[in-house]
Amino acid sequence: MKRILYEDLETALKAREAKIAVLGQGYIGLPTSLLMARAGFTVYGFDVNRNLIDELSRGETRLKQEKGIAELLDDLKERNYFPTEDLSELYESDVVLIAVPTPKGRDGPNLSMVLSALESALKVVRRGGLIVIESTLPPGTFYDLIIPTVESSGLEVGKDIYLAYCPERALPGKLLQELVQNFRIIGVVDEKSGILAKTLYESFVEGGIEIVDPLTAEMVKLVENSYRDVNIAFANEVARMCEVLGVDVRKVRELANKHPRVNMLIPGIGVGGSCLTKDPWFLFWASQERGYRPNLIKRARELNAEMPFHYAGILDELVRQLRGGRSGVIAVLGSTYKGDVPDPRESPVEPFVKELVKRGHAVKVYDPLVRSSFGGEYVPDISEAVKDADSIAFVTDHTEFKMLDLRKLRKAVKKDGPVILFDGRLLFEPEEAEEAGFIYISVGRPYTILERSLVTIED
Ligand code: SAJ
Repeated sequence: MKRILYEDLETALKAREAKIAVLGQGYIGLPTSLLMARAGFTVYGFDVNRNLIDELSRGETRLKQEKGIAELLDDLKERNYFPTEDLSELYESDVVLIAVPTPKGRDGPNLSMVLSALESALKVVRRGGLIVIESTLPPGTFYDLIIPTVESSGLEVGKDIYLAYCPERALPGKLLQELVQNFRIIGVVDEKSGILAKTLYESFVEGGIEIVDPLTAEMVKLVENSYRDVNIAFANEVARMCEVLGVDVRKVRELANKHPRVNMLIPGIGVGGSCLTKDPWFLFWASQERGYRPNLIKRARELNAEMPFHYAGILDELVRQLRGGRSGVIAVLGSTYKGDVPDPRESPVEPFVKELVKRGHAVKVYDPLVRSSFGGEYVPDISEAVKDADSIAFVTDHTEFKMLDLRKLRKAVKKDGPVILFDGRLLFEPEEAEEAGFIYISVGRPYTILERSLVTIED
């Protein structure tokens, strides 16, 4: 393959005339491809998933809930954004960007997709070109695995090939906006790779860019998500304490947050999504291997993962209490891992539903954005879901749910007898739900209410 000189690549990046290949057209690869195409580059979006490429070629995107993506795709497709599953179309790329997933294996990170993408990148990138990795890398991976893999192909980093780690840190639901506005970090081992990667990102990033060593970049990405996970775990721990101590966590949180240096997050049924559920483990494993065991991060992850089981247990107990020991019908509202984002990956609703089903309940699941039901029965609308319910569990904070009129919802339940409203995301005020005729149970609130106020319904 023809070599490109460093100066020529820098000029091409500045003039936005480089040919860029992006491996992986998912949550990060697609929006990043479109932003670079909008900046003027010729971008080939590669993915091994033929269906995804077919959809993109027709101008359809699975990320239509992400503001601006459908419009950009419509505008740029076949102009200077080309979705493809044919690696040969990527030959002679000046830049190859890797945006494939890094999943969690049983006892460690699974880097197989990153490494296979790196092999592909090495086949198609020009000698003298730039390879950028956006996929999450556990600390130490760039030095221990990425550089050796690249150099084993006969290319010297900083001379024959330029290499950078630029972890994505954009929030699902606000992807395009955050990819442009967030501060970016670039990890490199040589100055020229840093200059080239910075020139590339400057074409669409407005939030500032800092160049650091790759290990720092690897740490930053994982520390951010572990910080969030630990903070949510703290809120969840407070909620669990409130439940046994007999206090309402909402009031505790509201008043504690009036302190100028306290910012307690919102406790809930659990923490999901593809990042917070694995990044803390990547950090934990990497550190433990090298001699320090970060127990706080581990315990936070475990506590967050326990939450759906804890609430499934409570709901099981209360429904049975209501029904003289028998199981019941539970309407689960929401299945995505967070509100208004059509993403069910690692959703805490999955273990919640599975546990309820395991405990013998009939579970009906409704979500306005996805059809995942995790072993419960999927129903296409709320009234169908709640019709025969003994309990309605709100487990995702979709705007559609927050807007519900609880009186109407109560009327939509056609079954006789009391109905429990379980609020797993603190969406409603207890009084509002009780006035509408529900027995209100929520995260972070003592749940002995049934013993006090209920007459058990006999057969
Ligand atoms: N959650 C709570 N209580 C809260 C906030 C969130 O229980 O107060 C739950 C949510 O319901 C959800 C989970 O936590 O299940 C995670 O949601 P999130 O909005 O906190 O974060 P993600 O996973 O969508 O995106 C995170 C972001 N990281 C940080 O905010 C530090 C994002 O910036 C990263 O780019 C992303 O991970 C990633 O790709 O790493």
